[in-house]
Amino acid sequence: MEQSDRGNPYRYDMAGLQHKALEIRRDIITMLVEAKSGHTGGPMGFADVATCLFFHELAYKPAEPKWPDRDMWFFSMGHVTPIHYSCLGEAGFYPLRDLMKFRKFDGQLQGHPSCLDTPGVEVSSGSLGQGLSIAFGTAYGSRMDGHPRRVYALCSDGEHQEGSTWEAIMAAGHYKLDNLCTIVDYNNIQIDGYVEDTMGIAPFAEKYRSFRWNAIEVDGHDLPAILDALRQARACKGKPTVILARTIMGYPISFMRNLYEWHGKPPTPEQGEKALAELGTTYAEWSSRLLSN
Ligand SMILES: Cc1ncc(C[n+]2csc(CCOP(=O)(O)OP(=O)(O)O)c2C)c(N)n1
Repeated sequence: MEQSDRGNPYRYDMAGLQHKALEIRRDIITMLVEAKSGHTGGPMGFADVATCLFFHELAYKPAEPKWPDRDMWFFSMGHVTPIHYSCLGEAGFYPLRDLMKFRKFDGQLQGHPSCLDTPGVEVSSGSLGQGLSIAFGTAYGSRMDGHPRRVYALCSDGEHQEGSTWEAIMAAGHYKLDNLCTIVDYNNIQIDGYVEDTMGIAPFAEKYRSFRWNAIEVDGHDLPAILDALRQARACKGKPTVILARTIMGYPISFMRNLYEWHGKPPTPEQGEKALAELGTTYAEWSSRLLSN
């Protein structure tokens, strides 16, 4: 199958992407309030990048999650499940009402993703630092098979403090895997502090370039710039590409923005209502939208 025969099932225009990103942020807050546990800041900050991926870039068929000709995406930062699950639900891999069973015993959406339980999840993750190696192997194998798929590793900046991540980066550069694209949620935040205070990774782009990668830096909330970076990654030959997406944890919620305290906690019902008001809805309205779909 030629690349031209494959494609994203939505290919939303800019207005469509903006609207979907807003809906996805409403999903995230609502499912976290309902679950009473989970990670808020990373998923909110990564929502614009993930929306571009799922509603413009990736080739997949929601009704056939294991479609052999699909692109593959690996959420190495497993803890950001609210954004992962919202995208899969909004894309049609399962009903949106499943989001209201996030982290519940009778649901299929575990706190960290399980490829045995959830359609559209390519790999179980949560132990950080493994996803890029898995993506590397998949990209290498796909090239050996002559498969036109692209492979995306979705990684955090904190994971770049782990040696295993850099082994995969070195191997992918050496093998010139231009079917591999890493996207980093570069929010400078990790579990209980700022990345640069804990163990600095700057100069980030230069490090990747010295490992023979094409490195693109982008504002992770600028939808046209994200799409352009994805286009550049596809066009780059002879090297893997990393997109360093500068994001703001908790974006755009006024009381969450850039605060590492929001890495791993859910909003209380009161905080959820405030956040949803900033997103133009209410818990009652959005939870009933999810439950009715
Ligand atoms: C190998 C490993 N060590 C520790 C943890 C515990 N842990 C969960 S999230 C996290 C850090 C999160 O930082 P980052 O990955 O940058 O994510 P963000 O805060 O931006 O969501 C840690 C240390 C883990 N999941 N895996």
